[in-house]
Amino acid sequence: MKEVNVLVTGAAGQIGYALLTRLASGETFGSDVKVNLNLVEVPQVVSRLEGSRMELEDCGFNTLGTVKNFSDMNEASGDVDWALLVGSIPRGITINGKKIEERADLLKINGGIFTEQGKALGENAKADAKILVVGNPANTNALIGCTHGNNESQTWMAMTALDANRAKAQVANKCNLEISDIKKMTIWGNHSPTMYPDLDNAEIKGESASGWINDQNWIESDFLRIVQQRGKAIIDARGASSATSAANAAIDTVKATLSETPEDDWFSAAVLSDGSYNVPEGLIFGFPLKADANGKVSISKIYQ
Ligand code: NAX
Repeated sequence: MKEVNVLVTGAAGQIGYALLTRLASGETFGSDVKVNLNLVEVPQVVSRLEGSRMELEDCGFNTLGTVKNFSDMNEASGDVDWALLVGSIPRGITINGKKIEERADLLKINGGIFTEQGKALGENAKADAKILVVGNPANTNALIGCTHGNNESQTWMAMTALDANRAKAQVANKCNLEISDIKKMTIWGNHSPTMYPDLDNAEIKGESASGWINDQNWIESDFLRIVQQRGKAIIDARGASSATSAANAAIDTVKATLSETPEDDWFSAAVLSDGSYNVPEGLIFGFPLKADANGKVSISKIYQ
């Protein structure tokens, strides 16, 4: 059986909990691939990972390989094919008696974390490793990790697939269509309330989605607001942030790179800009992406 080595940080958190079974079940990498999981947590809660390991064992998946728990990224990163960086310090947490509310403080702490994680992955993960940052601020964390990883053959992405899925769901509801009818959804920018879900270049049955919908007022007043504010709406309703849908989006991003992207579609994530679409080079930015048959990810050219 083939094997894939997957590292997950923040594995004892709520997204981690929703993610692990879907990585191990065969759904993501296929029924002929053993999934070896390296679970990473901060030292204070690393013992909880033992519970996750036991539950995974109890699922009885044929595709589950080894499950190892770590609090040291250098040890966890060895020979990793995929790293899903879910753990980060959220706004509002109290550290050393100080409530972390300011963006500058948040960036300082996460900057330190992603510097170390980037270095560990750059040095120890496989040459063609893919790294998906979920932990917020995802684009900034990815930029820091990628810079310190300093390994050009590895691919760093920040997740925008949740925003793309949210956008597709709103359009499907509005037009009474299947989700699979909606293709080429791009999320430009950052996973934040300023990101832009693009209906002009999205397609429904080969036509521009905005043309098909033909209701500019709905697009500007309802659609954009709902998608951009969806994370907050879920927190308000559920009393906790998105977990199942966030884990699902991470799985979708992994799957999107495992086979060649169909001609009539693309997928959405933030990657290092090469200057395409006049986005400054070196910024991590949400683009339309495609994967080739070898899993290499590149920016799709909607226009030249
Ligand atoms: P939780 O607080 O439930 O879990 C986070 C876990 O990460 C905790 O167990 C914590 O101990 C761990 N952690 C923190 N620092 C770590 C480090 N240096 N190494 C390893 N583990 C570490 O949060 P959860 O709801 O799972 O969300 C995780 C992250 O996803 C948050 O930053 C959140 O903002 C972000 N999100 C990103 C989304 C996206 O679309 N990009 C959407 C969902 C989610 O809000």
